[in-house]
Amino acid sequence: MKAIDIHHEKKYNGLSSFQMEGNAVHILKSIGAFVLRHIEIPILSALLFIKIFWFAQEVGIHLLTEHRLLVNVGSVIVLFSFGLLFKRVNRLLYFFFVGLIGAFIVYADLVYFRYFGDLITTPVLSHSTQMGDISGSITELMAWADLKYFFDIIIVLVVFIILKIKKVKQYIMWKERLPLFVIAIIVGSLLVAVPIKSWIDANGKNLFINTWSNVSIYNVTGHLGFHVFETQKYINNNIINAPEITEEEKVEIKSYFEEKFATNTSKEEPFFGAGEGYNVMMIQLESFHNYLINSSINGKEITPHLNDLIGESFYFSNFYHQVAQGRTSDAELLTQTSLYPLPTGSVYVREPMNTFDALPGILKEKGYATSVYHAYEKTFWNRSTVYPNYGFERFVGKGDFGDYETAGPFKTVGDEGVFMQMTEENADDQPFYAFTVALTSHHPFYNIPSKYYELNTKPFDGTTFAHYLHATHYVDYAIGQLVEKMKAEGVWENTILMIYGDHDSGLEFTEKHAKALGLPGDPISILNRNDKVPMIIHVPGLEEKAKTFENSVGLSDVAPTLLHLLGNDSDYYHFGENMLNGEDQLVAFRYGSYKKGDIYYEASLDGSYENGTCYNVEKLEKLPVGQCLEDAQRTREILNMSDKIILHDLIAEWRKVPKNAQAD
Ligand code: GP9
Ligand code: MN
Repeated sequence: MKAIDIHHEKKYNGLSSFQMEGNAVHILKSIGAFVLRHIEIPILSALLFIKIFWFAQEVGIHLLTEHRLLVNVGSVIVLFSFGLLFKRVNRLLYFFFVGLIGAFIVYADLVYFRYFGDLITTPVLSHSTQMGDISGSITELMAWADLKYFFDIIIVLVVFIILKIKKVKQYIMWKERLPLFVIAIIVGSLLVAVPIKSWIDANGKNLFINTWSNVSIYNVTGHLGFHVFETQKYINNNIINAPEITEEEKVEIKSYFEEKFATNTSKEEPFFGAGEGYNVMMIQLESFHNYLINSSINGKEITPHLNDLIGESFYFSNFYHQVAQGRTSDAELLTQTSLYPLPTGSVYVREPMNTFDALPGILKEKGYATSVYHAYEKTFWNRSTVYPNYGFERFVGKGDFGDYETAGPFKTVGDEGVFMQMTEENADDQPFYAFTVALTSHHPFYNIPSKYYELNTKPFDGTTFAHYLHATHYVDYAIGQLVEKMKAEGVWENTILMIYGDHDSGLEFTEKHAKALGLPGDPISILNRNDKVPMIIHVPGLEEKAKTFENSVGLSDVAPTLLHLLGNDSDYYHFGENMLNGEDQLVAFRYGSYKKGDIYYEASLDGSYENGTCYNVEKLEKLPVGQCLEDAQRTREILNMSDKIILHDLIAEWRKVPKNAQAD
C-alpha cells in the first residue's frame, strides 16, 4: 500500500496523499480514543432512560411521543453532563450516585404506582411509614426481576473500586471536558425547556400553580423533571416559606374546639340517632346548581326524580358550596373532613398525608365497610393517595367498572353505571359507607347519549347552557335508576342517602336564564343563587317528616349532620354543625365572603373588610357594610384556624399520632 502510494504521489495543499491518509488514521484514532474516554456517559444515560421507559411501559404511559421523549432524554443528558466536571475515575463515583438516585426514584415510583396508581411525592415520602396498607405489603409489590433497575449501578461501583485499587490515574484535560460539558448542558437543557415552553404557551401555567394531578405534570416535565418540580415546590412551601405558628396560636385553636365540644347540644337536637346502624350512601354530583331543583324549562321539569325524592326527604334550600381552587377535591375535603380548603392549590395535593377526622375513617372504626367510586383516573386530584389516608378501604376508579353505558365529557362510565355497580357491590357488605364522586355533568357537558336529550331547551339550543340542562337531566335520570336499584337490592329501607352538588357550573346565569327557568332574575338573587347547590337527605322511616330546611348551611356541615343522624357521641375536629337543628350557620367562603341567614357578605378583592358589600338577600337590598363586619371577621378567623390545622397537621398532634407513624 505504502509502495504504490509513493509512485502515485500527488500534492494537495502541500500534503502528500500518504501524509493525508496518515492524518485521517490519526484523526480516526483520536476520535476513537475520545469516544472511549467518555464511553460510559452515553451508556449510563441510555440505561437511565431505559428505566424511565420501563416504568412508563409498566404503568401504561405512552412515553414515545415527541414531547415526552425530548424532555426525558434532555433531563437525563443534563443530569449526566455534570460528570464531565470530574476527572476520569472520580466521575465514576458521580455516575454511581446519580445512577443510584435516578434508579431509586424510578423504582420507588414504580412500587408506589403498583399500589396507588400514582407517582410518589415528597409529602408522601416524609410520611413514609404512614402509607396505610402499603407498608405491610411492600415486599409483595417488589419482584426479583426488578433488580434490572439496579444492575448497571452495581457494575459502575465495581469498576470504580477496581480502578481505585489498581490506582489507575487517567486524567482528561479540562480543555476537553469543559467544552463537552457546555455542549451537553446546552443541548440537554434545550431538549427540556423548548417543549415545556411551547406547552405552557399553548396551555398556560395553571397546572404548575394549582396542580391537580401528578401524572399531568409528569406528562409535561418528564419523569425526573416532575420530581425536581414537586421537590422544589415542597421545599418552597414547607421550608423556605414555611408557615409559622406559635404555641399560643395552637392553644387558641385547640380551645376553640374544646369549647365547641363542651357546648355541643347535638344529642338534644331533633333526629339524633334517627339513622343509627343504617348504611350510608353519599353522592356528590358534579357542577350541580340548586336552581335546577323544582325548575322547569318549556314546561318540563329538569330534575323530576330529585324533586320526587325531596318529597320524602330532608331538603336544604340554602345550602352552599365553599370550594376554592381545588374544586371537586375541595368539595370532598369539606364534606369528608369538615375542614376548609386552602386559599391556593388543593389540600389533596399539598397535604395529602395529614391526619384528618375523615368520615370514612370514623365509620370504618364503627364497623362500616368503606368504599369510594369515581369513574376517572385514580390519580386525578391525588385521590389514590388521599383516599386510603381518609380511611377508604376500596377505591373503585377508571378501569374497575363493568360494562356500563359511557356518558359525559370524560368518555367514561356514566353516573348511572357507577350508581349501579356501587349499589350492587355494597349490598353484599353491610353496614357500608359508600361515597361517589359523580362525574357526568362536568363541564363542557358533552357526550350525553342523545336518547337522554328530552328537554326543549329553547331559546338556548346549541349553547353550553343547553348542554348543561341535558347533562343534569341525565344525572337526574341516573338518580331515579339508583333509587330503583337500591330498592331492588333491598338496601333502600336501611340506607341513608345523601345527595349534594360539589360546586357551581362556571356558566353565566343571567336574567334571561332565570326567566326561562321561572326564577327571579334580579342581580342580588342571581348573586345569592350562584353558590347554592342542592342537599337532600333521605332517611328510611322518616318519609312522613319530609321537610325543606331554609337555614343557611354548607358543605362543611355535612359530616357533623351525618354523624348526628347516626347517633355519634364522640368529638371530632370538625368546623361544621348539625344542619338538622334548623339554625342558620355562618357559611364561610374561602375568600372571606360569607352567608348567614338572610345576610350575604361579598368580600372585596383587596381584602379590606370595609370595601366588601353587605346584602340582605331576602329583602333584595344592600346594607351598610358595618352590619356585616363582625361575622366577616369571624369568617376570616375560622378560615385562618382551618389553614393552620392543615398546614401544621395539628390534628395529628392533638390525636398524638406519632410523626412518621402508622396511621391505622
Ligand atoms: C376529575 C374531576 C374533576 O376527577 O373530579 O372535577 P373538577 O375538579 O374539574 O370539578
Ligand atoms: Mn367538580
